[in-house]
Parts: sequence; structure tokens; C-alpha cells
Amino acid sequence: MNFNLLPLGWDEFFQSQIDASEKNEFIPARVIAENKTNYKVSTVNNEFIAEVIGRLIYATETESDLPKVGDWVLISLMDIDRAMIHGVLRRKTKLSRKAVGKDVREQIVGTNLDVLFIVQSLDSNFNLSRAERYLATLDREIRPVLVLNKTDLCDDVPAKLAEVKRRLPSLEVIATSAVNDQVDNLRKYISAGQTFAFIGSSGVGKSSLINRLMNDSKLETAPVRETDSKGRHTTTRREIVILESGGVLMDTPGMREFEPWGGDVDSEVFSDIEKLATQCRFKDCRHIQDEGCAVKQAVDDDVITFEHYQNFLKLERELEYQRSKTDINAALAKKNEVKKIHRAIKQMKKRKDE
Ligand SMILES: Nc1nc2c(ncn2[C@@H]2O[C@H](COP(=O)(O)OP(=O)(O)OP(=O)(O)O)[C@@H](O)[C@H]2O)c(=O)[nH]1
Ligand SMILES: [Mg+2]
Ligand SMILES: [Zn+2]
Repeated sequence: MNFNLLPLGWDEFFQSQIDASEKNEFIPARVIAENKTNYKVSTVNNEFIAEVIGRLIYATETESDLPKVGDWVLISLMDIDRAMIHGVLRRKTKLSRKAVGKDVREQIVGTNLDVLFIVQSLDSNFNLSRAERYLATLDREIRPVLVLNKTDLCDDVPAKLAEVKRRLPSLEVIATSAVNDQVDNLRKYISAGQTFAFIGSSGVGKSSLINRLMNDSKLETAPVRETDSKGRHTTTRREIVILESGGVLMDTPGMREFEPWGGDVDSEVFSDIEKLATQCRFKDCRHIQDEGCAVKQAVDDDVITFEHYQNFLKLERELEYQRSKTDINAALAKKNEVKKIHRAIKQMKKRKDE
């Protein structure tokens, strides 16, 4: 076991993936930032600028297989501050979303996360439907925590906390501020060897909180525009910092929208609806028509809020659309493959006939 890597998040899961010869040839390192053409990776005491070897690029099937911030990679050293990446170790967890734009493809936000801090600010960003979007397809191995920041700008924090408890009773929540001692409510959560990602809208204070936890101002922060309280997208890349006291913190650029990626709505926060759905009269009930629908009945009876129900349907629809598109893409890829084979056979025949 590489004990000196433990503060960076190394453990048995990663150790078991490297064999004896790889152990001699390569050094494990963690990807702490992604630049346009290269990566920044970290070993215990050193950081390197690293590039991926060509063979690995050619062998990868999708963009998602290339190194991402949070990944453990195997490197060889080229120079005092340069390295090559030879492989990406299997991920323990990952946080994905649908890439912004028309293309229906996955974008990985971060990998090997233990805790996800969903940051909202209590001045004007508090929105539980948005929180539910982050949670809809979240990896069950990642522990989500809602972080309500800027308590100093809110005159009724207990009311907000009560609102969270009502709608999302199973979700952990922390009230904090980056400008006073309430940051200690957050600090208590940070533990050595664990990886914590901060996500949320621009301007909610992700980088400020991390700076405060580091007692440093390493990360750039900027005031929110007065007119519409929108942030300025100050952070432009995902980046990991490691606390001296232990704890791996990942800062991310503010997200304007978060469309979950992959599969079905599968989350503790919608387990109430899923439980009700088993009581609907029709097995394939889409919870839109009233007839025999236990979910709609629960909305009518105020057992679940209309917003919660509406958000669930919206997420289901988005994921269904994604599934249909990815099926089409897979079918098209297969068709191209078949075409290629036919062409090859034709050419072979032609050669034989000549
Ligand atoms: N009053 C108050 N201001 C805060 C708090 N946290 C952050 N801010 C301010 O909010 C503004 C935005 O903070 P950032 O840390 O840059 O926000 P961010 O979430 O990293 O934004 P992006 O990098 O754009 O995603 C800055 O002016 C901070 O000083 C807080 O708890 N209270
Ligand atoms: Mg930031
Ligand atoms: Zn139903």
C-alpha cells in the first residue's frame, strides 16, 4: 500500500488495480486540473504538467474515458515538472451531467468523489427544485450535502432549513457563510483522505468557501452583479486543492443549468414518489392521467408538493429523451459499422474477380 498517497484519496480500491510491473514502471498521481491541451497531476509533494500518451488516446472509445479531474492516473516522469499519462485507473464514483448544447452526450464533472456539496446562496439562489436536479441520478456512493451559503445575508435561516426538511427530509443540510465563523459548520465535515466537490450556480460562493477553508485566497473570486444577482463565472476550470489539515476539495465553474445524465431518476429524494407509483392502478402509469394514479392522488391530498411532482416528471422526460437519443446514436454507429463491413466484403470480392 502506498501510504504516503492516502491524504490525496488513495486507497485499496486503486491499489488493487496496479500490478507488479506497473508498480515498477509508473507512479500513481491524481489529476488536479485539466487545461486545454494537458493536465496538472499531483503526487505527494510534487505537481507535474502531464500529457496523455498517443496510444491511450487512440484506444479510448469515448471522451469520458480520458483523464478527468479527480482521476487517478499512472504517470512516467519526463522532466522535473513534466510527465506522461499512461493509463486511467477505474473510477470509484463519478458525477456526470448532459453536456450543455444540442449534442446528447455525457460530460464528467468530477471523479472519485466521496461527498458532493450542492452550494446555494441564501440571498437569491435558494431553490429546492434545482437541488433535486443535482440529485436525480447521483451515484449512490456519493454522499450529497446541501450547503446554504451567505447566511449573513438572510434574516430567516431557520425558515429555510425548515423548508428543506419538509421537502427533502433525507437530505443533509449545512448553513454557512464564507465571511464569518459559520464556515466552521462546513469545516466540521471535511476529513482527511476524502474528496469533496463543490457545485452550484455562479456567484454562490464555492471558491470563497474553499479559500476560507484553506485560510488562503488561492482561488479567484469576484462580486456578483448587483442588477440580477448573477455571478460572473469567475472560476473557469475544475480544480482540486488539498488542505494542509487533510481533505481534497474540488472547485468547479458555476453552472447555469444542470441536466442530469444517465438512466432513470434514481434518488433518495424521489423515493416518496417511487413508493407511491407502485400503488398506481396501471403498471405503466405515467402519473399524468388521474385515473387510478396514486401519485396524482398524493398531490391532490397535499402529501407531496406540486413542485416536487412537477420536477420529477420533468426530469423523467429529460432522461427519457436522452435514452432515445443515445439509442439512436448507438444504432447509427452500428449501421456505419455494418456498412464498413459490406464495403470491405465488396472490395475483397472485386479483388478476387480481377
Ligand atoms: N456576504 C457574503 N458574500 C459572500 C459569501 N460567500 C461568497 N461571497 C461573495 O460572493 C461573490 C461570489 O463568490 P465566489 O466565491 O466567486 O462564487 P463562485 O460560486 O465561486 O462563483 P463562480 O466561480 O462564478 O462559479 C464574491 O464577491 C464573494 O465575496 C458569504 O457567505 N457572504
Ligand atoms: Mg468560483
Ligand atoms: Zn401514477
